[in-house]
Amino acid sequence: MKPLRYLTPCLLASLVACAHLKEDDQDTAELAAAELNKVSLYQADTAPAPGNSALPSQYLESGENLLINGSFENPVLTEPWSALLNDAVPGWHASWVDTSCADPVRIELQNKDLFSLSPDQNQYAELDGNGACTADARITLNQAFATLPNHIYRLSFWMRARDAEHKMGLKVAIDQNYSVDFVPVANGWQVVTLNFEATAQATTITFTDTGDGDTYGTLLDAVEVREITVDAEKLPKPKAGKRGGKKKQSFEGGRRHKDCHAMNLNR
Ligand SMILES: [Ca+2]
Ligand SMILES: [Ca+2]
Repeated sequence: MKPLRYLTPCLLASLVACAHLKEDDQDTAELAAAELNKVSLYQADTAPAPGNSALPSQYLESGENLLINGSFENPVLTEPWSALLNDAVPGWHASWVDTSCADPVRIELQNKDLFSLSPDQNQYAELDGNGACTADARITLNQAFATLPNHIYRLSFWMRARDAEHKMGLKVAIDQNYSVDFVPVANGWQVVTLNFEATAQATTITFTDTGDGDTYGTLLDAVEVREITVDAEKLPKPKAGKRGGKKKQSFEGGRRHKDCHAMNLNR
């Protein structure tokens, strides 16, 4: 029995330490949730490109771009523009807005020399391009990517009108849950940022040209989706002596980030 005499205090000490650690984790989780709640959701912000994408707190950071070929740099064009078969454009899936058109859908890419429009890098897409059954060559363009439910993501993209003479429009949707309409302008690229909360293990963003169907379309470039996370290392440490004091603020029933696991504290 002798060893137990020494073991018991050790066990008790580690149990107490564990309980404190858990409370510290919980305090940190609450601080992190409060930081994430500073992010405004579903409010599209439009600014001249390249724009200012500052996050609303020094403790927040954005992750890697989750999209493939978001800047439409692939494939590298060997001519100023090309209406490419869908399979030739990695990452993106297109369909004609005119669903009666049975011809294979085409995604038109243009390079920066065609109209000297100074896109992001060298190429961009036009969403009312060419190769349809009629002059209505408008497309819906989407891409799906892995997400985690209740996590916060930021979508950003560049848009501009091909010209000022034709009626332009762009609808942007996040899954089936949310959409927002824009009227792109012709006198420069605008960058749009939009924060959203994922509801599933995958999310799809969709861009649809909603102007007239006349082969003069909305131009799209630099599409990115990045997760917004809390940098837990930077967060102020929970104050000693707080335990047993005021009741902890509960996020139960809150709109998001109800538990530690939903917050990516370790990223
Ligand atoms: Ca580009
Ligand atoms: Ca058009």
